[in-house]
Amino acid sequence: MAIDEIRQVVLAGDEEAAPRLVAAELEAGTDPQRILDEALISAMDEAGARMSSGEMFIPEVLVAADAMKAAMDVLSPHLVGDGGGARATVVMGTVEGDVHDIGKSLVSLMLDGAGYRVIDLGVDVSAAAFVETARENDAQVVGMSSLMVTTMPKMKVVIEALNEAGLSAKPIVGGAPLTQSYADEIGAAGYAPDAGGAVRLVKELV
Ligand code: B1M
Repeated sequence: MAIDEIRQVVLAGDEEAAPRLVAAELEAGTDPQRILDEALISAMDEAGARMSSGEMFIPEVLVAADAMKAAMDVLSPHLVGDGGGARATVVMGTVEGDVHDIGKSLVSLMLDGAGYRVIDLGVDVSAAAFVETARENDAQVVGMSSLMVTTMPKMKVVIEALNEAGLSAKPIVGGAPLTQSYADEIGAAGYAPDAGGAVRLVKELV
């Protein structure tokens, strides 16, 4: 019931109620991962479905995303891992042309919590910015997020640019429209379907 209430206030874009209800749910002892999956991510999935069917418009989806982010501020400290990462450097970003930041930020947060040094370049990141940052920071991994079929091809552009620059950083990819076969096709070193999977993947790669 309370989980569903959080889902509803996020969908309604209530930036005050969302973090307050998440705090109460944590206080009640609910598993943080369950709050993330069944309330917050579920709300975003529903927003996406309503967006597709024309029941929700961009400004409403935007306020729902802001309510999710407000809820994440409260939830995040409870999601992070044991800090056991090897302090390898990961450059993260959402690819050029794409401004979806919630999933990418969740991946950054989980990697940071697992002990990696994360340089999050934000959204709409050019191939040149990925390459320069990876070079300047001697990064071991470059993580790219894309939420749209129209921006997925930019991942291949980044991978080619990394190769052309002669960098050894391993490119990994993720985001709702991505698949393992697409990752293989564009020459990525790995693909993860979610933030927890991204941490496991980085642990395998470095
Ligand atoms: Co947009 N949008 N959006 N949107 N939006 C989607 C992605 C869409 C599926 C909605 C739909 O139509 N059903 C659709 C894309 C269709 C497609 O190509 N497949 C879409 C569209 C079309 C658009 C616009 C073009 C709409 C328009 O203007 N007509 C526009 C594009 C803007 C742009 O980028 N240039 C647009 C705009 C927006 C908002 C700005 C309003 C807002 C973003 C706000 C923000 O991020 N600050 C928004 C939102 C919120 C969504 C939905 C509803 C939710 C996305 C989200 O935050 N999910 C989304 C529908 C959906 O995804 N169901 C939709 C929650 C998040 C935790 O999940 O990001 O998938 P996700 O991340 C997951 C995994 O994918 C994975 O781990 C995360 C945690 O488990 N992951 C990785 C992500 N990156 C990873 C990287 C990794 C590993 C794992 O390794 C590096």
